[in-house]
This record gives sequence, structure tokens and C-alpha cells, in this order.
Amino acid sequence: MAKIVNSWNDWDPLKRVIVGRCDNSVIPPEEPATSEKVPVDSEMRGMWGLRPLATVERGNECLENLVKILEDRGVVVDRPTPLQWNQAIGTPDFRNDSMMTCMPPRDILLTIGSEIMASANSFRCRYFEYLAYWPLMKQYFDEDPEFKWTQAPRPRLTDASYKHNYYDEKISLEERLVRTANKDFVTTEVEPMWDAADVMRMGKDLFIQHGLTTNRTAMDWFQRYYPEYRVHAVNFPGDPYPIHIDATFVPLRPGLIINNPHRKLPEEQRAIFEANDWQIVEAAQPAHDEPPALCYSSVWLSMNCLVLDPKTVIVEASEVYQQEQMDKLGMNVIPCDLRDAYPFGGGLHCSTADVYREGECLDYFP
Ligand code: DAV
Repeated sequence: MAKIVNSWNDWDPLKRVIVGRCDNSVIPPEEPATSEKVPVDSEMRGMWGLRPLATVERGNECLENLVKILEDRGVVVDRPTPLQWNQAIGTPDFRNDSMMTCMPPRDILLTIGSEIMASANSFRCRYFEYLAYWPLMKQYFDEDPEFKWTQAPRPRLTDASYKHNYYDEKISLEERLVRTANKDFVTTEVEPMWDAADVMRMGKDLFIQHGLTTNRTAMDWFQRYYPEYRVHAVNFPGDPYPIHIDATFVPLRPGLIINNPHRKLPEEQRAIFEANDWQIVEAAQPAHDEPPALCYSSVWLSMNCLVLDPKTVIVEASEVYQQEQMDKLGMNVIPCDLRDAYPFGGGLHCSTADVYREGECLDYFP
């Protein structure tokens, strides 16, 4: 029996990875937490239902491009088993008219060492998304005697989990930014809620973004669950829609991070990096003025790259400025045409979840 699951950070040599699938993807109906992150002027506001088939096929084609690049380099690629996402769901606490997708895996699965934990997402439409990964989890469990198959405490997601009327179409961008700066988000603190893509893993240290998808109670929960790690809450006041750390603060190798210039890490939170001689570089400008159609994310998916090892990174093919910057930073850049997968939930990092990277748990901030 072999070791299948092992990953402590986002840069050690990647050997095995999960890549999402777009099949049956749905634009979910509005619910307390989701309207927060659909910009007011988005064409997606008020619409929901199965995504057009042609876009699903094209999204899947993009993911196949990524799979091919990975497999050509000897990385083992696993794929989830999509459900019929356009089904209504219910628990004792809520009903929702539909689920969403199994893109992107990065939001759902958190790999720390030999453990993969399914997250505690705050969106009701994502409550059962983990099921798409259960066949893989069972396989890892059967084949790797050290694999820890874990599910974080499931949030109830009753109405008490959200601030109602937090969102009002009339609030201006400035007002949103004031709220972000004050760490006033749509979720309450009645239970831990978190998306795995808000967690940046760096060996002994976990940097977790407090924002629309992850609350303070989740940070407490992490620190108690992993007493041997240091949990750091980080936030990025310049982001009016703060969800997920991976288009904001992205490590390329030990000692080097790119930071979204509109979402700078506050001075006091930079101290730990500076004290340990880490360089925080402003990420290059995105090549696009707008995200593709029917996309939740911002143009900053430009920096949502997949690091294959400390010298090699996959960057979206049209993101020429980001590629150029990576090159100057000493990385070998592999372009991958993936932009038409963005509407399904994200870029190269989002679309994947770590299974195995060589290496061990190190202390980068002694
Ligand atoms: O910039 O819209 C996208 C992150 C997706 N995982 C953004 C964040």
C-alpha cells in the first residue's frame, strides 16, 4: 500500500491532484450568502438554473487542457463524480431550490499532510457538493493506510447564520469597502463556516482570510483542531467582495508571494513575512478589463496560478502580463487555455485540489 495523500503547501513538487468538472453546473438561486458576492451590475443577478450546455462543454474542454499539461508532466489527475446539481435539497434547517457544481474543488477540499477535510461552506447551494468527491476519498482511504478522511463540523445554515438585510442594492462601493475594512461580513458567528480556498497552507502556519465565506468562529475552530499549527487571520480591506485568498495573496515558493495591488495585506499583518525575509511582490495587471460572461469572479483570476514546483508554474494562456512577471521572478511558465472555465468558479488554482506534493511540514516562520 502506498502513500497517496500528502501536501503541506502550494509549491512543493506536485505529483497528484484533483481537477474539477463542469457537468450539470447550475447558477444557484439567490440565498442569504450568495447575493453578497454577485456584484450589483452583474448580468447574473436574479437569474438561476442550469448553465447553457455549450458553455459547460467549453469549460470541460478547458479543464481537459489542464489535465493534459499535468499528465504530460507525470502528475496523476483524479476527477470528481458530478451529481445532478439542478435538484432541490433540504435538511431539517433549510430548503434550497438547487445545488451548484463540482467546480471548483479548491473551495471544498482542504489537504493538510495526510488529511483531506471537506469544508463547512456558508452557501446552502454547496451543502452537498462534497458528495462528488466521496468516491475519490473512499479510493484514497482504501489505498493509503495513513489517509485521514475528514469532514469539518457541518454548519446548520439556518437564518441565524446570516445577517439579514446586510445587503441592500443601494449600498455603494465605498460603503462595501467600509464594511470590509471593519470586517463586517454577511455571516454571523453562530457556528464555524469556511471555504477551503480561504486557507493558505504554509507548513506550520495557516493563513486564513476572514471575509464573506469564512468567519471568525472558523479561525477559532481551526486553532483548536490543529493545536500544533499557528493560525493567522488575514484580511484585505481593498476588496469589496472578499472571498478566497487565491486571487489575492499567492505564494510561488518559500520566500516569495504575489499580492493583488488592490487588496494589499495590511502593514501589521505583513510583519511576520518581513521578519522572516519573505518578499511580497505586487502582482501584474490582469490582461482583461472584464471577466468572461456569467462569471462570479473578478479579473484577478489572472494571478490564480497553479505552482507545480518552486520553479514551475501554470498561468492562464491569455494572461500575458502575469506570465511575463512570473518569468522575471525566475519561474518557468507553462501557459494553459482555461479562461472559459472561469465562469464555473475560478482559475487554475481554484479548479484543482492537492492530493500529493513531495515534501514535509516545515516551519517557514521560526
Ligand atoms: O477575485 O473574484 C476569486 C476567487 C475564486 N476562488 C476574485 C476571487
